[in-house]
Parts: sequence; structure tokens; C-alpha cells
Amino acid sequence: MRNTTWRAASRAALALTGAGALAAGMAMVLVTPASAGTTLGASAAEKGRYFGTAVAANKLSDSAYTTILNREFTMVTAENEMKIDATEPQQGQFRYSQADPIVNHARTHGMQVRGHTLAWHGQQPGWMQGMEGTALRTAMLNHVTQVVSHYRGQIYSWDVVNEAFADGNSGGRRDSNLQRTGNDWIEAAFRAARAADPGAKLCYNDYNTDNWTWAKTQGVYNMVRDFKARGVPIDCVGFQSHFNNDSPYVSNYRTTLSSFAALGVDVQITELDIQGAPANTYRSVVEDCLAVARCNGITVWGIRDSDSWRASQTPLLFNSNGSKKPAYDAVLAALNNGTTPPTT
Ligand code: 9MR
Repeated sequence: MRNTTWRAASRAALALTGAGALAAGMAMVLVTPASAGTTLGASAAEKGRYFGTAVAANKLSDSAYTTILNREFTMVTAENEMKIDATEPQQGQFRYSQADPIVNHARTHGMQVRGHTLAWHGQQPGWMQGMEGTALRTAMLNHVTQVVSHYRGQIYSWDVVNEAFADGNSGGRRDSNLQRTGNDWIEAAFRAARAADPGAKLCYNDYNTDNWTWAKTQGVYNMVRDFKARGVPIDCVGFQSHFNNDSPYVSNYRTTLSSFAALGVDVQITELDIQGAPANTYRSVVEDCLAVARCNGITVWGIRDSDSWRASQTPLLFNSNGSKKPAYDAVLAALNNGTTPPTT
């Protein structure tokens, strides 16, 4: 790593010799020079970022899959294996047999792990779906405490709460059994997570929060601002960024990322996929993250198109046969060419 950084720096210095060197000297101090990485993970690392993917445990025996995973990615999210129905299928009986192989694979290959997810209206086990009120609040907090404690010290960031805001124009919370336990259920979950692993970053994660003008984006923004003002332990906001024709990438995405970051939280792109995988749009997303100092990294929601939850939209960076798509080349070039703003 040290060598790579040195090589990159000296390359940039060489490029600056000559007439422009004096004028560019100041800029050289302030920006990260161009990188020379040949994989997503290495190039992102040269910019102080991670590049991750969702991983499904049942694909870890597919060598074509793990070859790409191990070569390209530095962060892993369990696509389903850390969800509530997987980790607490019966109340009080915790099961890590689905998630542990993913965490172990990541650790033995030097990758970090995003934890996904602890409190959510979706993928609840049957026993939880039927619960309401105080019993549910207590069960939810116990779930957070148990799972975060199990993985204490092994998780880079947790999606503590997922998808708690309503779609549409209300800007308010989504109705759910968790929401009906009281509006403070989200902050209660964050406090329980902080107590169980003070070293993990704690994120709120949602979709359709990319467009700065949308009511849902503003609703989440107001919650995070309130949490920061009142000392609720939140460290980051995850933008799923499932872009498609109904919820397209928009140029104000960078404004969204930087506005949240200005609240004093990190921002992470957590589930990126783009219908049709247009190279230009992928490039813009990478450039937007690199433009925001507190954008920690990007996770795509699967490796090959055949791995995608929206496979028919071919939204990912690799073809189903494992070959690189034009979007891959665009992402790698954007990571290598990009400059980053000063962090001081
Ligand atoms: O990709 C996941 C898919 O395999 C599951 O069937 C689905 C069930 O809810 O969840 C998918 O992942 C979702 C993620 O956990 C939260 N954001 C939306 C993702 C795509 O639906």
C-alpha cells in the first residue's frame, strides 16, 4: 500500500514538471493524485474509500463468483443472511450459521463487513410479524443487542434501522408494527447498538432518498439533524441508490450526499445498481462520492447481472459470464482519475 501510494504520488509529481508545475503546486497539496489501481478495491483505497458488494452465502462455493469477489472488493454486505428472519428465526434462538460464512470469508480475504440489518419492517420472522407494542419493542431491542454483541469488533458499519420512511409526498414515517411501538423506536435501536459495539459506525439506511427534492429525502434529513442535535448516537446514512426508470439518478445526488455530510455524519452508498448499467451514470455516482469527503465508499448490490435481485434489468458491473461491462471500466476510471477534496 505504501509503495502504491508513493508510486502514485511520484507519477503525479512527474506529470506536473514543466510550465504548469508552479501554478499546480498548491493544488497538489490539496488533492489526491491520480491512482494507478487495476481493481475496484485497490483504486477506491487509493482514494481513501472502500468498494463493496452484496454477497449471498450460497454463492461462496461458486469459484467464478469468488474469483471476482476476492479480486475486486474490499467490503462485503450479507444480502439476506444477517436479516432478522435469518438471525432470530425463533424468538430468543439466535442463529448465525448463514451469516458467519460470509463474515469469515471476508475476514480471511482482508475485506471489511457492513452489517445489514437490525430493525426493519421487512423480512421479520413469523413470531415478530405477529407482535405489537411493548413486547415488540423489548424483542427488537434484545435482537439489536444480541446480534451486535455477537459481531462486536467485526463490523465496519451497521444498518441499524432500514427503510423506516414512507414513499410519496408525506416525508413521514412508514407505518409498521415497529413504528406503532412509538416514534422513538429508531433512536432506541441506535442506543442499544452503540452500547453493544461502541466501535461500529451506526447507519440509518433507506431507498428513494437520493433526490434532494423528494419529501422522503427531506424527512430522513430532518430526522438525522434532530438526532445530531439531541445526541442520539448516529454516525452515518446509507443511500441504497437502486436507480431505475421510476427512481432515476439525478444530478442533485451530490447535493444530497454533501448536505447529509454537513450534518456531521458519514455517508455511504450501500446497495448501488442502475437499470441497464449506463457507464455515464455509474461514473457520475463515483464522482459524486469522491467529491464528498465524508463519503466512505460504495457497495454494489451484487457482482454479476445473474446475481442481481433485478437480474432482468442487467444493472450491475459484470455480465452473467463474469466479464467486465463498460460500466466497470467507467467506475474504475472514475476512481483512478478522481481527485478528492481536502479532509482538513
Ligand atoms: O437482494 C435481496 C433479495 O434477495 C431479497 O429477496 C429481498 C427481500 O426483501 O431483499 C433484497 O435486498 C434488499 C435489501 O435488503 C434492502 N433494500 C432493498 C434490497 C432489494 O430489495
